[in-house]
Amino acid sequence: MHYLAAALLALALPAATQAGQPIAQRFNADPSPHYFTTQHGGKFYLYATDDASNSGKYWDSTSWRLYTSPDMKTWTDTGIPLDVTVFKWARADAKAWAPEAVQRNGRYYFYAPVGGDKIGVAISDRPDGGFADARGTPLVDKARDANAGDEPIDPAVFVDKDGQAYLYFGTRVPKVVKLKADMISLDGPILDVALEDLPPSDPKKKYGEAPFLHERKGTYYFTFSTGWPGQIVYATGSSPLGPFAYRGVVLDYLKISTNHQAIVEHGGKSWLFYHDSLLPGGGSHRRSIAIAPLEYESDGRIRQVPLHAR
Ligand code: FUB
Repeated sequence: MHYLAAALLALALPAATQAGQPIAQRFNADPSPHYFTTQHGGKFYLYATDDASNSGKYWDSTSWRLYTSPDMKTWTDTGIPLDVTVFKWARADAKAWAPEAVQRNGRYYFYAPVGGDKIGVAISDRPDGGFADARGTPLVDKARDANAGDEPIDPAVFVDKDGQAYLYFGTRVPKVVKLKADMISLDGPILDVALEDLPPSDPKKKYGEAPFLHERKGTYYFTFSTGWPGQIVYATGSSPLGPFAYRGVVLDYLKISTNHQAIVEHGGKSWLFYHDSLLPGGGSHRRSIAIAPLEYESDGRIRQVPLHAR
């Protein structure tokens, strides 16, 4: 190939993401990564809070962003899968915060913290758009639901091997509630997630936000951010409902006021997604999602992820 054509092709293709480096040149945060198989094949889908369209002074964007990748190395920005106007009950000043998505029943469910006090759920036949409000009312509402907590945000859904789905959410006190098989209705009361053995010698080791659950070899791993700034830590248990015993650090503090993690496993490999502030002009409201391989010790402990070239 002519060198000019090769150079133009290189410019047109997204660059390969290095561990710990931003996956895109656009500000984004609060990763919700998944591997979805559609009629067009399988690939990774990464839903995110869009920090590029906020004021730069607060997390006040009103739309979410979707990136896709065939290989975890090159990521394509596919634009806005939906925005808060999908939820007609949302206040006019509602913000679009950390999202979650699930593929189930041949459809795509998008869990959306809207305005800091409600979580909505939207549904589509495809993962990259066409989402409509699935209920016409919030799935979780601080004003309506007992024990929804002060700030029902940061939804994360885990579907266990038996098909039971669980919704985790909340700031300062982690919450969990079962979902019905329709994925758009709560099934039973909202419970506090019990966290045990948090080291008393370190008062900063407490739950802040960003709950996330994954399972490996029969152990349930509950990861979360310890607050503002947040270290990403984990606890383990034998049930999705807990209790979970504190085990250690997954990712140390970064120079940023929040962090928010998610873990995706595919083809025998695991990756930690989180956000940092490494793009030019980056900061606490201008974050950037990064990825690092997630590894385990032979006894199931998570190896702390090193802070790559920063
Ligand atoms: O993006 C807004 C908020 O910042 C998220 O809901 C939190 O998890 C934190 O990352």
